[in-house]
Amino acid sequence: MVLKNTFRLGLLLLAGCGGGGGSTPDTPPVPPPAAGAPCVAQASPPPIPDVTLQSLASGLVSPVQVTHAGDGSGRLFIVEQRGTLRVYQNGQLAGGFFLDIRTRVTAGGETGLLGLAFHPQFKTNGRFYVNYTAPGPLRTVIAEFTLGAAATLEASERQVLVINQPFSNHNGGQVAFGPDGYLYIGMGDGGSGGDPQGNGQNLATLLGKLLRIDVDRREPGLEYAVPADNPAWTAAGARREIWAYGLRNPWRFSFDPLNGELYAGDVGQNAREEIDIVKKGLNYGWNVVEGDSCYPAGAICNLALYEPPIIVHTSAAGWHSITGGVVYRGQSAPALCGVYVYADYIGGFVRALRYSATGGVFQQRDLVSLPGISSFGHDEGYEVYAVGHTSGELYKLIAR
Ligand SMILES: [Ca+2]
Ligand SMILES: [Ca+2]
Repeated sequence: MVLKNTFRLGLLLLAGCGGGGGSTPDTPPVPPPAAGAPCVAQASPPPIPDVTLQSLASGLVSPVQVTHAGDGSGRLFIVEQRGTLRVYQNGQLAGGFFLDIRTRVTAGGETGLLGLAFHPQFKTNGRFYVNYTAPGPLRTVIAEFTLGAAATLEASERQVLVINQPFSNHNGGQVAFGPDGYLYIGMGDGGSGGDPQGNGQNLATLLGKLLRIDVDRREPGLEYAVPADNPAWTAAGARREIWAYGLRNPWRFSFDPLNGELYAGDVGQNAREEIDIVKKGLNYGWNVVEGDSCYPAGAICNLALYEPPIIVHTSAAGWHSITGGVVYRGQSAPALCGVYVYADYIGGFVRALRYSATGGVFQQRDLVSLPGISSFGHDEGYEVYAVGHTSGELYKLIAR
């Protein structure tokens, strides 16, 4: 299916200095400050309730992410794929841009400004990180910006990690700080269809991986350090930045604010969409496995060698491009506490599940239908929001 190969994000759209330095890579970063108390679900939680997605704002241009800065400001930050950051505060979308790097970004299809993560100490150090696609040669740039470090915010850019992209699709896009204070980066398999370069299973490339780096320190020749307790890969030429591998296009992943569990939505090839719990050093299967089956269809493989998804949705059931979500940990809807909410960009399913490490997925249901959701995110109180890539709207998840 050409659609799955050339384009997962939609029929869309558009289009060094500061930070780091200092001590040894062995010193862990300062943990993030507590940003409000995540709710704790009951031992036997109630059924997942009905919800609505309430529109808070419209007129966004191909938004791909909503998140918060953890700075107590109450602001939501919205990533627009063309290369701009917008702010929603006090019930309205602010005019102007928080950041505008349109001249550095190539945007359209699955390329663009794709992700944003605020440093856990953003309030004091003013640093945040983005993932964008740059042209000539096509590449993913993980860049740091620092408030007050240059004449303009845009001029404060420090490129932390640059990864060449062999094809325009499957660029991942998510960046997020874990509870350990390290930056996690989702990288797709490079693109085309079926992972023709075999990147997913090749530990010598950063493509098709979940990466973990320390942006507060630098090693010689790098703009970051690799944490000493990253997996100890033994394969020849293996990259130390790799936290987990065998991913096709982990467009969106997130950490459960309560327990740090890492949920990733990995977009499938033609048949299966999946949610994974990503753990250190594990192999999630691509391109030997798609979802819970050997790939390509009819191939023989040993599924026991690969970490299975916690849930699979098939194209036969209408799923074609999964949007990994977030776990609700807010205070306003106790019945939603601990529920992971995610979607399918094309099929329009907005779906919920409860997962536990011991019991797996023990509740699940469809919530509402809304095609074109590109991302879910939290505010500082762990209420849940979403953005509509095609609708240009910001939504809030409300329990009914
Ligand atoms: Ca690519
Ligand atoms: Ca997999």
